Amino acid sequence: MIQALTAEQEIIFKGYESLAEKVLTGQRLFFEEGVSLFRNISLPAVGYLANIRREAVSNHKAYYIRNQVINYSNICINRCSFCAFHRKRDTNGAYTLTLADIEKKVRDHLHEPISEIHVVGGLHPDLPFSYYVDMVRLLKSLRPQAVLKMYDAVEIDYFSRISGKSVERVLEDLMEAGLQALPGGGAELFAPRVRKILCPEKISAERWLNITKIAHRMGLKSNATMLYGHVETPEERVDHMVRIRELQDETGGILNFIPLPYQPLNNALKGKRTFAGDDLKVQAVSRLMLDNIPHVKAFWIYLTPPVAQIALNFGADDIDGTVIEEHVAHEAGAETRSAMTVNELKKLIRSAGYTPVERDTFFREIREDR
Ligand code: V47
Repeated sequence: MIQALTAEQEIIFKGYESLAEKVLTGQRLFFEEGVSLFRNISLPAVGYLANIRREAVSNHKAYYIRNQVINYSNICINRCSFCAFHRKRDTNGAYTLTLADIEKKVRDHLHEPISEIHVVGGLHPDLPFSYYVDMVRLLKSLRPQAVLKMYDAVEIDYFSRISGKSVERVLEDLMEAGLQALPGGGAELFAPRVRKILCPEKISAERWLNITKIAHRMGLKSNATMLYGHVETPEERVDHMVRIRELQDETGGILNFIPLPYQPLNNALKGKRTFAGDDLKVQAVSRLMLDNIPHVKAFWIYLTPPVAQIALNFGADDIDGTVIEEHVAHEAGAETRSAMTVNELKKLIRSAGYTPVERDTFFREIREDR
């Protein structure tokens, strides 16, 4: 179907009229068109298109969640160059929470109606698989109403290695204990050239995608992230998005795409902080390329609240949540706070011109505040 562009749109999209028409008529963009969005088309023009798609999906709404993040340990056998969180065992700052420590963290917030507990940690050299299963069981007993979103695909692969069980058996054990979703971390950036620089010891892109696919087939939902703003090219960003899109075509299990800007302090990579224009472009291109993922998250912790707010106009429809405690981005120099109140989140959304809607992990709406 051809939709004629208005005179104003003809000016904005000069030279890229067919790309703009495809977006306006809901057609899928090719890889090369994604690259053009980064390389050739201005930020306001890309934002204009992304906002049309975003409002077609979520209209006047912008989502937030009451969640609690728990990082059970920073000890990790890998040494990813972008990561400022990991420590070697018995070195300064290395920590591992006992189940009693974790119980205390949850109990300290039991008076708050948290709908999600998000757990992620390093690849610990000594903890047995039973620690991870027991943690799920403990959290489920303490917070039966909350959705447990725990352990990304890299951790699931590691649990399979340390337990000698298949990925399916690992997921079965965790699901039986109460696991309901996987966070989207560990995907980093899929291009092998970039992985060699960022995370040569980490599982491959293919393994990450395959574990996620297995999880979806077993009935779990997940998120998917993209770490950007380090050494990658626009082509490598779009390749990452297209591979996520292909997975989603197969399984439909991805709830939310989360572009994470690289935070440059205290890590071996020694890069630079992204600038806001680039952050907004990534949010917008994510919305336009990932036509089969309903939600794009502008995570306020990584982006800063003002940029997350503007991103709501550039394709994003979610800003994440109350969080309570965050280490991964903060160790790497994020200057944001690590918690926000519900009132602050609502105010942020409202002053960006949207209606705040509290959601759970699965984007079931809990409360709309008009
Ligand atoms: O996989 C690590 C990233 C991720 C740095 O699923 C860094 O809802 C920037 O996955 N600069 C972990 N990023 C966090 C994560 C996540 C966050 C929010 C929501 C969800 C979700 C998942 O953090 C890692 C890595 O990609 N990371 N170090 C850094 N220096």
